[in-house]
Amino acid sequence: MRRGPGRWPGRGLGVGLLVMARTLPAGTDGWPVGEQRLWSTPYGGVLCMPGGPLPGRVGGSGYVREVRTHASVLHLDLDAFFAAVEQRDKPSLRGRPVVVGGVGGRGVVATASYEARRYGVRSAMTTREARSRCPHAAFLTGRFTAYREASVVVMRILRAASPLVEPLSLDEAFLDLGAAGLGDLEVDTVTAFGHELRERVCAATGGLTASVGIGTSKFIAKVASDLDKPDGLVVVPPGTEQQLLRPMHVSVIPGVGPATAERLRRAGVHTVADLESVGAEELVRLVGKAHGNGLYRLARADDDRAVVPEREAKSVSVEGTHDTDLTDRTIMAHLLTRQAGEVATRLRKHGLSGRTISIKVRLHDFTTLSRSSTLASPTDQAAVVARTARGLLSDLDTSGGVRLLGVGVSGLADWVQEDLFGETEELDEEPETPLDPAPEARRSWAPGMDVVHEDLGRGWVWGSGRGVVTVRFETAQSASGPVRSYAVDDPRLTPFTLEQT
Ligand code: TTP
Ligand code: MG
Ligand code: MG
Repeated sequence: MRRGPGRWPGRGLGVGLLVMARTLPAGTDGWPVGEQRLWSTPYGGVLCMPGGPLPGRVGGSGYVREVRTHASVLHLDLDAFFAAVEQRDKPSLRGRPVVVGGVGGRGVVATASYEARRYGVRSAMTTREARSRCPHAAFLTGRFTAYREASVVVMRILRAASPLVEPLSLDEAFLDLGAAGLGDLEVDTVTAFGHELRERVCAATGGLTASVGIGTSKFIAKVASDLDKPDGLVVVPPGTEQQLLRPMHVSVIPGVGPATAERLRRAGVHTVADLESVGAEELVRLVGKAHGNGLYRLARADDDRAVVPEREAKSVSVEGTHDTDLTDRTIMAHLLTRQAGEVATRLRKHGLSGRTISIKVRLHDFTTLSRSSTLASPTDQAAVVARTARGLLSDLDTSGGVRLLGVGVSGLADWVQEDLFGETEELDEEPETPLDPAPEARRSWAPGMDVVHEDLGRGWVWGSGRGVVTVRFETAQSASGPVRSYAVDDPRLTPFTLEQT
Protein backbone atom coordinates (compact mmCIF):
# COMPACT_ATOMS: atom_id res chain seq x y z
CA MET A 1 0.00 0.00 0.00
CA ARG A 2 1.42 3.35 -0.98
CA ARG A 3 0.68 6.40 1.07
CA GLY A 4 1.27 10.01 0.24
CA PRO A 5 0.83 13.34 1.91
CA GLY A 6 -2.75 13.58 0.66
CA ARG A 7 -2.23 17.22 -0.25
CA TRP A 8 -1.50 19.03 -3.40
CA PRO A 9 0.31 22.35 -3.46
CA GLY A 10 -2.09 23.89 -5.99
CA ARG A 11 0.48 25.94 -7.84
CA GLY A 12 0.87 26.63 -11.56
CA LEU A 13 3.07 24.21 -13.44
CA GLY A 14 4.55 26.60 -15.95
CA VAL A 15 3.30 28.14 -19.13
CA GLY A 16 -0.20 27.06 -20.00
CA LEU A 17 -0.58 24.56 -17.20
CA LEU A 18 -2.46 24.84 -13.96
CA VAL A 19 -2.94 22.44 -11.11
CA MET A 20 -6.20 22.91 -9.32
CA ALA A 21 -6.56 21.61 -5.84
CA ARG A 22 -9.76 22.83 -4.38
CA THR A 23 -13.55 22.51 -4.39
CA LEU A 24 -14.77 22.45 -0.85
CA PRO A 25 -18.26 21.35 0.04
CA ALA A 26 -20.28 23.92 1.94
CA GLY A 27 -20.93 23.16 5.57
CA THR A 28 -24.41 23.20 7.02
CA ASP A 29 -24.02 26.80 8.15
CA GLY A 30 -23.16 27.85 4.61
CA TRP A 31 -19.43 28.30 5.23
CA PRO A 32 -16.97 26.01 3.50
CA VAL A 33 -16.11 23.05 5.70
CA GLY A 34 -12.36 23.58 5.38
CA GLU A 35 -12.54 26.86 7.25
CA GLN A 36 -13.75 25.46 10.52
CA ARG A 37 -10.59 24.77 12.52
CA LEU A 38 -9.21 28.04 13.69
CA TRP A 39 -6.52 29.41 15.96
CA SER A 40 -6.45 33.06 16.81
CA THR A 41 -3.56 35.22 15.66
CA PRO A 42 -2.53 38.57 17.12
CA TYR A 43 -4.97 41.42 16.50
CA GLY A 44 -7.96 39.09 16.16
CA GLY A 45 -6.90 37.57 12.83
CA VAL A 46 -7.44 33.86 12.43
CA LEU A 47 -5.18 31.21 11.00
CA CYS A 48 -6.42 27.93 9.62
CA MET A 49 -4.64 24.96 11.10
CA PRO A 50 -6.01 21.50 10.47
CA GLY A 51 -6.48 19.74 13.78
CA GLY A 52 -6.78 22.94 15.78
CA PRO A 53 -9.52 23.56 18.32
CA LEU A 54 -13.08 23.51 17.07
CA PRO A 55 -14.73 26.89 16.65
CA GLY A 56 -17.69 28.09 18.61
CA ARG A 57 -18.87 30.84 20.85
CA VAL A 58 -18.88 28.62 23.90
CA GLY A 59 -15.10 28.76 24.05
CA GLY A 60 -14.70 25.19 25.26
CA SER A 61 -10.95 25.27 24.68
CA GLY A 62 -10.51 28.84 25.77
CA TYR A 63 -10.90 30.00 22.19
CA VAL A 64 -13.87 32.10 21.09
CA ARG A 65 -14.47 32.82 17.44
CA GLU A 66 -15.44 36.44 17.01
CA VAL A 67 -15.55 39.08 14.31
CA ARG A 68 -12.16 40.78 14.11
CA THR A 69 -11.71 44.02 15.96
CA HIS A 70 -9.20 45.42 13.45
CA ALA A 71 -9.45 46.01 9.71
CA SER A 72 -7.10 43.13 9.02
CA VAL A 73 -8.59 41.53 5.91
CA LEU A 74 -7.58 42.91 2.54
CA HIS A 75 -9.28 42.07 -0.76
CA LEU A 76 -7.54 42.92 -4.01
CA ASP A 77 -9.15 42.67 -7.44
CA LEU A 78 -7.58 43.75 -10.73
CA ASP A 79 -9.52 46.25 -12.80
CA ALA A 80 -11.13 45.04 -16.06
CA PHE A 81 -8.48 42.34 -15.92
CA PHE A 82 -8.47 40.71 -19.39
CA ALA A 83 -9.14 44.04 -21.11
CA ALA A 84 -6.42 45.77 -19.07
CA VAL A 85 -3.85 43.17 -20.14
CA GLU A 86 -4.90 43.77 -23.76
CA GLN A 87 -4.52 47.54 -23.37
CA ARG A 88 -1.12 47.08 -21.73
CA ASP A 89 0.14 44.93 -24.62
CA LYS A 90 -1.55 46.91 -27.40
CA PRO A 91 -0.69 50.60 -27.00
CA SER A 92 -3.16 51.71 -29.70
CA LEU A 93 -6.02 50.41 -27.50
CA ARG A 94 -5.12 52.37 -24.36
CA GLY A 95 -7.92 54.70 -23.36
CA ARG A 96 -10.24 53.05 -25.89
CA PRO A 97 -13.21 50.72 -25.49
CA VAL A 98 -12.03 47.09 -25.53
CA VAL A 99 -14.25 44.03 -25.25
CA VAL A 100 -12.74 40.58 -24.60
CA GLY A 101 -14.78 37.46 -25.17
CA GLY A 102 -16.25 35.21 -27.81
CA VAL A 103 -16.33 37.16 -31.06
CA GLY A 104 -18.44 34.66 -33.01
CA GLY A 105 -22.20 34.71 -33.48
CA ARG A 106 -22.94 33.00 -30.15
CA GLY A 107 -20.12 34.61 -28.17
CA VAL A 108 -20.47 36.32 -24.81
CA VAL A 109 -18.46 39.13 -23.23
CA ALA A 110 -15.89 38.02 -20.65
CA THR A 111 -15.04 41.58 -19.73
CA ALA A 112 -15.02 45.11 -21.06
CA SER A 113 -12.63 47.98 -20.43
CA TYR A 114 -14.06 50.83 -18.39
CA GLU A 115 -14.22 52.91 -21.60
CA ALA A 116 -16.58 50.25 -23.06
CA ARG A 117 -18.59 50.00 -19.82
CA ARG A 118 -19.60 53.64 -20.31
CA TYR A 119 -21.65 52.40 -23.28
CA GLY A 120 -23.35 49.77 -21.14
CA VAL A 121 -21.19 46.80 -22.14
CA ARG A 122 -21.02 44.21 -19.34
CA SER A 123 -19.63 40.74 -18.60
CA ALA A 124 -21.89 37.88 -19.71
CA MET A 125 -23.74 40.09 -22.22
CA THR A 126 -23.89 38.62 -25.73
CA THR A 127 -21.21 40.00 -28.00
CA ARG A 128 -23.97 40.86 -30.45
CA GLU A 129 -25.55 43.16 -27.83
CA ALA A 130 -22.13 44.60 -26.97
CA ARG A 131 -21.48 45.39 -30.63
CA SER A 132 -24.76 47.22 -30.92
CA ARG A 133 -24.05 49.26 -27.79
CA CYS A 134 -20.45 50.08 -28.65
CA PRO A 135 -19.72 49.38 -32.33
CA HIS A 136 -16.40 51.22 -32.28
CA ALA A 137 -14.89 49.02 -29.52
CA ALA A 138 -12.06 46.60 -30.29
CA PHE A 139 -13.51 43.08 -29.99
CA LEU A 140 -10.82 40.58 -29.05
CA THR A 141 -10.70 36.89 -28.24
CA GLY A 142 -8.75 36.15 -25.10
CA ARG A 143 -5.01 35.43 -24.68
CA PHE A 144 -5.12 33.22 -21.62
CA THR A 145 -1.40 32.66 -21.46
CA ALA A 146 -0.91 36.39 -20.95
CA TYR A 147 -3.65 36.55 -18.28
CA ARG A 148 -2.26 33.54 -16.47
CA GLU A 149 1.21 35.07 -16.49
CA ALA A 150 -0.04 38.39 -15.08
CA SER A 151 -1.97 36.52 -12.39
CA VAL A 152 1.12 34.59 -11.32
CA VAL A 153 3.04 37.85 -10.94
CA VAL A 154 0.27 39.40 -8.81
CA MET A 155 -0.14 36.34 -6.57
CA ARG A 156 3.62 36.24 -6.02
CA ILE A 157 3.56 39.83 -4.79
CA LEU A 158 0.66 39.09 -2.46
CA ARG A 159 2.39 36.01 -1.04
CA ALA A 160 5.52 38.03 -0.42
CA ALA A 161 3.40 40.44 1.64
CA SER A 162 1.60 37.86 3.81
CA PRO A 163 1.75 34.08 4.12
CA LEU A 164 -2.04 34.06 4.39
CA VAL A 165 -3.25 34.66 0.83
CA GLU A 166 -6.43 33.08 -0.46
CA PRO A 167 -6.83 33.44 -4.23
CA LEU A 168 -10.45 33.52 -5.39
CA SER A 169 -9.83 33.67 -9.11
CA LEU A 170 -7.11 34.70 -11.52
CA ASP A 171 -7.50 38.36 -10.63
CA GLU A 172 -8.47 38.49 -6.98
CA ALA A 173 -7.42 37.32 -3.55
CA PHE A 174 -7.86 37.87 0.17
CA LEU A 175 -4.87 38.67 2.38
CA ASP A 176 -4.78 38.36 6.16
CA LEU A 177 -2.92 41.44 7.34
CA GLY A 178 -2.66 39.91 10.81
CA ALA A 179 0.15 37.80 9.36
CA ALA A 180 1.79 40.54 7.28
CA GLY A 181 4.18 41.68 10.01
CA LEU A 182 2.84 45.25 10.18
CA GLY A 183 3.68 47.21 13.34
CA ASP A 184 -0.02 47.45 14.20
CA LEU A 185 -3.37 47.13 12.44
CA GLU A 186 -4.66 50.66 12.96
CA VAL A 187 -6.53 52.26 10.06
CA ASP A 188 -3.61 54.52 9.08
CA THR A 189 -1.19 51.60 8.97
CA VAL A 190 -3.37 49.32 6.86
CA THR A 191 -4.28 52.23 4.57
CA ALA A 192 -0.61 52.93 3.88
CA PHE A 193 -0.05 49.23 3.29
CA GLY A 194 -2.96 49.12 0.82
CA HIS A 195 -1.49 52.01 -1.19
CA GLU A 196 1.90 50.39 -1.27
CA LEU A 197 0.54 47.02 -2.35
CA ARG A 198 -1.36 48.60 -5.23
CA GLU A 199 1.79 50.35 -6.36
CA ARG A 200 3.80 47.13 -6.19
CA VAL A 201 1.22 45.28 -8.29
CA CYS A 202 1.16 48.06 -10.86
CA ALA A 203 4.96 48.20 -11.14
CA ALA A 204 5.41 44.44 -11.40
CA THR A 205 2.71 43.90 -14.02
CA GLY A 206 3.70 46.67 -16.37
CA GLY A 207 0.87 48.97 -15.35
CA LEU A 208 -2.15 46.89 -14.36
CA THR A 209 -4.27 48.61 -11.75
CA ALA A 210 -5.93 46.88 -8.83
CA SER A 211 -8.67 47.99 -6.47
CA VAL A 212 -8.27 47.19 -2.81
CA GLY A 213 -10.72 46.97 0.06
CA ILE A 214 -9.75 46.56 3.70
CA GLY A 215 -12.05 45.71 6.59
CA THR A 216 -12.74 43.50 9.56
CA SER A 217 -13.97 40.55 7.46
CA LYS A 218 -13.83 38.97 4.05
CA PHE A 219 -17.34 40.23 3.36
CA ILE A 220 -16.54 43.84 4.18
CA ALA A 221 -13.15 43.78 2.40
CA LYS A 222 -14.76 42.45 -0.78
CA VAL A 223 -17.58 44.99 -0.67
CA ALA A 224 -15.00 47.73 -0.07
CA SER A 225 -12.75 46.81 -3.01
CA ASP A 226 -15.71 47.34 -5.33
CA LEU A 227 -16.69 50.77 -3.94
CA ASP A 228 -14.07 52.85 -5.70
CA LYS A 229 -13.31 50.77 -8.79
CA PRO A 230 -11.24 51.18 -10.90
CA ASP A 231 -7.90 52.02 -9.30
CA GLY A 232 -9.35 52.60 -5.84
CA LEU A 233 -8.62 51.91 -2.20
CA VAL A 234 -11.34 51.84 0.45
CA VAL A 235 -10.71 51.09 4.12
CA VAL A 236 -13.79 50.50 6.27
CA PRO A 237 -12.91 51.49 9.84
CA PRO A 238 -13.92 48.93 12.49
CA GLY A 239 -17.34 49.74 13.90
CA THR A 240 -18.66 51.41 10.73
CA GLU A 241 -19.54 48.23 8.82
CA GLN A 242 -23.29 48.29 9.40
CA GLN A 243 -23.51 51.97 8.57
CA LEU A 244 -21.88 51.14 5.23
CA LEU A 245 -24.06 48.13 4.47
CA ARG A 246 -27.49 49.36 5.54
CA PRO A 247 -28.35 51.47 2.45
CA MET A 248 -27.02 48.83 0.06
CA HIS A 249 -29.20 46.42 -1.92
CA VAL A 250 -29.39 42.91 -0.44
CA SER A 251 -27.57 41.51 -3.50
CA VAL A 252 -24.34 42.88 -1.99
CA ILE A 253 -24.44 39.89 0.38
CA PRO A 254 -22.60 36.80 -0.86
CA GLY A 255 -25.09 34.08 -1.71
CA VAL A 256 -27.94 36.46 -2.49
CA GLY A 257 -28.49 35.74 -6.16
CA PRO A 258 -31.47 36.74 -8.30
CA ALA A 259 -33.76 34.02 -6.86
CA THR A 260 -33.13 34.91 -3.20
CA ALA A 261 -33.28 38.63 -3.98
CA GLU A 262 -36.66 38.10 -5.62
CA ARG A 263 -37.99 36.13 -2.65
CA LEU A 264 -36.82 38.90 -0.31
CA ARG A 265 -38.28 41.59 -2.58
CA ARG A 266 -41.68 39.94 -2.43
CA ALA A 267 -41.42 40.12 1.35
CA GLY A 268 -40.66 43.85 1.09
CA VAL A 269 -36.94 43.43 1.80
CA HIS A 270 -34.77 45.52 -0.53
CA THR A 271 -31.84 46.89 1.43
CA VAL A 272 -29.54 45.41 4.04
CA ALA A 273 -31.30 47.67 6.56
CA ASP A 274 -34.62 46.00 5.62
CA LEU A 275 -32.96 42.62 6.03
CA GLU A 276 -31.59 43.53 9.44
CA SER A 277 -35.11 44.19 10.66
CA VAL A 278 -36.26 40.67 9.77
CA GLY A 279 -36.07 38.16 12.61
CA ALA A 280 -33.99 34.98 12.31
CA GLU A 281 -37.04 32.70 12.27
CA GLU A 282 -38.78 34.74 9.62
CA LEU A 283 -35.62 34.68 7.46
CA VAL A 284 -35.33 30.91 7.76
CA ARG A 285 -38.95 30.66 6.70
CA LEU A 286 -38.29 32.92 3.70
CA VAL A 287 -35.09 31.40 2.33
CA GLY A 288 -34.47 28.12 4.17
CA LYS A 289 -32.47 27.17 7.24
CA ALA A 290 -28.84 27.14 6.09
CA HIS A 291 -29.20 30.24 3.97
CA GLY A 292 -31.37 32.10 6.48
CA ASN A 293 -28.89 31.79 9.33
CA GLY A 294 -26.03 32.97 7.11
CA LEU A 295 -28.07 35.95 5.92
CA TYR A 296 -29.06 36.87 9.44
CA ARG A 297 -25.39 37.10 10.40
CA LEU A 298 -24.15 38.86 7.27
CA ALA A 299 -26.90 41.48 7.51
CA ARG A 300 -25.13 42.42 10.77
CA ALA A 301 -21.65 42.24 9.20
CA ASP A 302 -21.08 39.20 11.40
CA ASP A 303 -18.44 37.34 9.40
CA ASP A 304 -15.53 35.58 11.09
CA ARG A 305 -14.37 33.46 8.16
CA ALA A 306 -10.65 32.85 8.02
CA VAL A 307 -8.37 33.63 5.11
CA VAL A 308 -7.39 30.14 4.03
CA PRO A 309 -4.15 30.00 2.09
CA GLU A 310 -4.12 26.40 0.96
CA ARG A 311 -7.05 24.08 0.84
CA GLU A 312 -7.09 20.35 1.07
CA ALA A 313 -6.65 18.68 -2.26
CA LYS A 314 -9.84 17.24 -3.67
CA SER A 315 -8.62 16.78 -7.21
CA VAL A 316 -5.50 16.79 -9.30
CA SER A 317 -5.86 18.33 -12.71
CA VAL A 318 -3.92 19.88 -15.52
CA GLU A 319 -5.27 22.31 -18.03
CA GLY A 320 -3.83 24.17 -20.96
CA THR A 321 -5.09 27.28 -22.67
CA HIS A 322 -4.60 28.07 -26.32
CA ASP A 323 -4.40 31.49 -27.84
CA THR A 324 -5.85 30.15 -31.08
CA ASP A 325 -8.87 27.91 -31.50
CA LEU A 326 -8.10 24.21 -31.77
CA THR A 327 -10.39 22.49 -34.22
CA ASP A 328 -8.51 19.30 -35.09
CA ARG A 329 -9.88 16.38 -33.05
CA THR A 330 -6.63 14.43 -33.38
CA ILE A 331 -4.64 17.27 -31.86
CA MET A 332 -7.20 17.60 -29.05
CA ALA A 333 -7.00 13.86 -28.35
CA HIS A 334 -3.21 14.07 -28.19
CA LEU A 335 -3.32 17.04 -25.84
CA LEU A 336 -5.70 15.16 -23.53
CA THR A 337 -3.41 12.13 -23.63
CA ARG A 338 -0.45 14.28 -22.68
CA GLN A 339 -2.38 15.96 -19.87
CA ALA A 340 -3.60 12.58 -18.61
CA GLY A 341 0.05 11.49 -18.40
CA GLU A 342 0.88 14.61 -16.40
CA VAL A 343 -2.05 14.04 -14.01
CA ALA A 344 -1.12 10.37 -13.53
CA THR A 345 2.50 11.25 -12.78
CA ARG A 346 1.39 13.67 -10.09
CA LEU A 347 -1.09 11.22 -8.63
CA ARG A 348 1.61 8.56 -8.32
CA LYS A 349 4.18 10.99 -6.94
CA HIS A 350 1.81 11.66 -4.05
CA GLY A 351 0.58 8.10 -3.71
CA LEU A 352 -2.94 9.13 -4.75
CA SER A 353 -5.54 7.63 -7.02
CA GLY A 354 -9.07 8.63 -7.95
CA ARG A 355 -12.24 7.24 -9.40
CA THR A 356 -13.69 10.24 -11.18
CA ILE A 357 -12.09 11.43 -14.43
CA SER A 358 -13.17 14.83 -15.75
CA ILE A 359 -12.43 16.96 -18.73
CA LYS A 360 -12.88 20.68 -19.02
CA VAL A 361 -13.37 22.33 -22.38
CA ARG A 362 -13.71 26.03 -23.07
CA LEU A 363 -15.21 26.67 -26.47
CA HIS A 364 -14.35 29.51 -28.83
CA ASP A 365 -17.30 31.52 -27.50
CA PHE A 366 -16.07 31.22 -23.87
CA THR A 367 -18.70 28.66 -22.91
CA THR A 368 -17.01 26.27 -20.49
CA LEU A 369 -18.15 22.66 -20.40
CA SER A 370 -17.10 19.85 -18.13
CA ARG A 371 -17.88 16.17 -18.37
CA SER A 372 -16.94 13.41 -15.99
CA SER A 373 -17.08 9.69 -15.66
CA THR A 374 -16.69 7.58 -12.53
CA LEU A 375 -14.79 4.28 -12.66
CA ALA A 376 -15.51 1.18 -10.61
CA SER A 377 -12.20 1.51 -8.78
CA PRO A 378 -9.60 4.25 -8.30
CA THR A 379 -6.78 4.59 -10.82
CA ASP A 380 -3.46 6.37 -11.16
CA GLN A 381 -2.76 4.98 -14.63
CA ALA A 382 -2.12 7.41 -17.48
CA ALA A 383 -3.69 5.13 -20.07
CA VAL A 384 -6.92 4.73 -18.10
CA VAL A 385 -7.22 8.47 -17.48
CA ALA A 386 -6.39 9.24 -21.11
CA ARG A 387 -8.83 6.73 -22.56
CA THR A 388 -11.66 7.97 -20.35
CA ALA A 389 -10.86 11.62 -21.11
CA ARG A 390 -10.84 11.01 -24.86
CA GLY A 391 -14.16 9.18 -24.57
CA LEU A 392 -15.64 12.18 -22.77
CA LEU A 393 -14.36 14.54 -25.45
CA SER A 394 -15.90 12.47 -28.22
CA ASP A 395 -19.36 13.29 -26.85
CA LEU A 396 -18.85 17.03 -27.21
CA ASP A 397 -19.38 19.22 -30.23
CA THR A 398 -16.10 21.10 -30.63
CA SER A 399 -16.48 22.01 -34.28
CA GLY A 400 -16.49 25.75 -33.51
CA GLY A 401 -13.01 25.56 -31.92
CA VAL A 402 -11.61 25.04 -28.44
CA ARG A 403 -9.62 27.53 -26.32
CA LEU A 404 -8.91 25.43 -23.25
CA LEU A 405 -8.62 21.74 -22.55
CA GLY A 406 -8.08 20.12 -19.19
CA VAL A 407 -8.08 16.73 -17.51
CA GLY A 408 -8.67 16.06 -13.83
CA VAL A 409 -8.99 13.16 -11.45
CA SER A 410 -11.06 13.50 -8.29
CA GLY A 411 -12.66 11.25 -5.70
CA LEU A 412 -9.16 10.71 -4.42
CA ALA A 413 -8.06 7.88 -2.20
CA ASP A 414 -4.59 7.83 -0.71
CA TRP A 415 -3.86 4.32 -1.83
CA VAL A 416 -3.94 2.66 -5.20
CA GLN A 417 -6.64 0.06 -5.51
CA GLU A 418 -4.68 -1.97 -8.04
CA ASP A 419 -1.82 -2.28 -5.54
CA LEU A 420 -3.99 -4.49 -3.39
CA PHE A 421 -4.14 -6.93 -6.26
CA GLY A 422 -0.52 -6.55 -7.28
CA GLU A 423 -1.42 -4.93 -10.62
CA THR A 424 0.97 -2.04 -10.62
CA GLU A 425 2.54 -2.25 -14.08
CA GLU A 426 1.86 0.62 -16.52
CA LEU A 427 -0.81 -0.19 -19.06
CA ASP A 428 0.21 0.30 -22.67
CA GLU A 429 0.28 4.01 -23.37
CA GLU A 430 -0.80 5.32 -26.73
CA PRO A 431 2.23 6.09 -28.87
CA GLU A 432 2.92 9.83 -28.82
CA THR A 433 2.92 11.18 -32.33
CA PRO A 434 4.55 14.57 -32.90
CA LEU A 435 2.21 17.38 -32.01
CA ASP A 436 2.36 20.49 -34.10
CA PRO A 437 -0.61 22.80 -33.73
CA ALA A 438 1.00 25.41 -35.95
CA PRO A 439 -0.75 24.50 -39.23
CA GLU A 440 -4.08 24.53 -37.39
CA ALA A 441 -3.32 27.85 -35.76
CA ARG A 442 -2.25 29.37 -39.03
CA ARG A 443 -5.67 28.83 -40.52
CA SER A 444 -7.53 30.90 -37.92
CA TRP A 445 -6.40 34.43 -37.20
CA ALA A 446 -8.34 35.35 -34.10
CA PRO A 447 -8.69 39.07 -33.38
CA GLY A 448 -6.21 40.06 -30.68
CA MET A 449 -3.80 37.14 -31.08
CA ASP A 450 -0.06 37.75 -31.12
CA VAL A 451 1.77 37.31 -34.39
CA VAL A 452 5.24 37.87 -35.72
CA HIS A 453 6.18 38.99 -39.24
CA GLU A 454 9.54 38.16 -40.78
CA ASP A 455 10.33 41.79 -41.61
CA LEU A 456 8.09 43.92 -39.37
CA GLY A 457 8.42 41.87 -36.17
CA ARG A 458 5.76 41.50 -33.53
CA GLY A 459 2.17 42.60 -33.76
CA TRP A 460 -1.40 41.46 -33.22
CA VAL A 461 -4.30 40.48 -35.42
CA TRP A 462 -6.65 43.37 -35.85
CA GLY A 463 -9.10 41.40 -37.98
CA SER A 464 -9.37 38.89 -40.80
CA GLY A 465 -11.77 37.86 -43.52
CA ARG A 466 -12.06 37.32 -47.27
CA GLY A 467 -8.61 35.78 -47.38
CA VAL A 468 -6.93 38.80 -45.77
CA VAL A 469 -5.53 39.29 -42.30
CA THR A 470 -4.83 42.76 -40.93
CA VAL A 471 -2.09 43.22 -38.36
CA ARG A 472 -1.10 46.12 -36.16
CA PHE A 473 2.61 46.12 -35.41
CA GLU A 474 3.13 47.17 -31.81
CA THR A 475 4.02 45.69 -28.42
CA ALA A 476 3.66 46.73 -24.79
CA GLN A 477 7.03 48.49 -25.02
CA SER A 478 6.52 50.24 -28.37
CA ALA A 479 4.51 53.26 -29.42
CA SER A 480 1.17 52.78 -31.17
CA GLY A 481 2.20 51.03 -34.41
CA PRO A 482 1.33 50.80 -38.12
CA VAL A 483 -1.33 48.54 -39.67
CA ARG A 484 -0.68 46.23 -42.65
CA SER A 485 -2.75 43.60 -44.44
CA TYR A 486 -1.59 40.22 -45.80
CA ALA A 487 -3.01 37.16 -47.47
CA VAL A 488 -4.11 34.73 -44.73
CA ASP A 489 -1.59 32.17 -45.97
CA ASP A 490 1.34 34.61 -46.24
CA PRO A 491 4.31 32.51 -45.08
CA ARG A 492 6.05 35.54 -43.55
CA LEU A 493 3.36 35.80 -40.88
CA THR A 494 3.15 33.29 -38.01
CA PRO A 495 1.39 33.09 -34.64
CA PHE A 496 3.62 34.24 -31.81
CA THR A 497 3.66 32.27 -28.58
CA LEU A 498 5.32 33.07 -25.29
CA GLU A 499 7.75 30.16 -25.75
CA GLN A 500 9.35 32.17 -28.56
CA THR A 501 10.47 34.93 -26.19
P1 TTP B 1 -13.82 40.31 -12.62
O1 TTP B 1 -12.83 40.66 -11.56
O2 TTP B 1 -15.20 39.94 -12.20
O3 TTP B 1 -13.99 41.50 -13.63
P2 TTP B 1 -12.90 42.46 -14.25
O4 TTP B 1 -11.57 42.30 -13.61
O5 TTP B 1 -12.91 42.29 -15.74
O6 TTP B 1 -13.49 43.88 -13.95
P3 TTP B 1 -13.57 44.63 -12.53
O7 TTP B 1 -12.79 45.88 -12.72
O8 TTP B 1 -15.02 44.88 -12.32
O9 TTP B 1 -12.98 43.70 -11.51
O10 TTP B 1 -13.27 39.11 -13.48
C1 TTP B 1 -11.90 38.94 -13.78
C2 TTP B 1 -11.74 38.37 -15.17
O11 TTP B 1 -12.43 37.13 -15.25
C3 TTP B 1 -12.33 39.24 -16.25
O12 TTP B 1 -11.41 40.22 -16.72
C4 TTP B 1 -12.69 38.25 -17.30
C5 TTP B 1 -12.98 36.98 -16.56
N1 TTP B 1 -14.44 36.78 -16.51
C6 TTP B 1 -15.02 35.92 -17.44
O13 TTP B 1 -14.33 35.30 -18.24
N2 TTP B 1 -16.39 35.79 -17.42
C7 TTP B 1 -17.18 36.47 -16.55
O14 TTP B 1 -18.41 36.33 -16.59
C8 TTP B 1 -16.56 37.36 -15.60
C9 TTP B 1 -17.39 38.13 -14.63
C10 TTP B 1 -15.20 37.48 -15.62
MG1 MG C 1 -11.40 42.26 -11.59
MG1 MG D 1 -12.32 39.35 -9.94
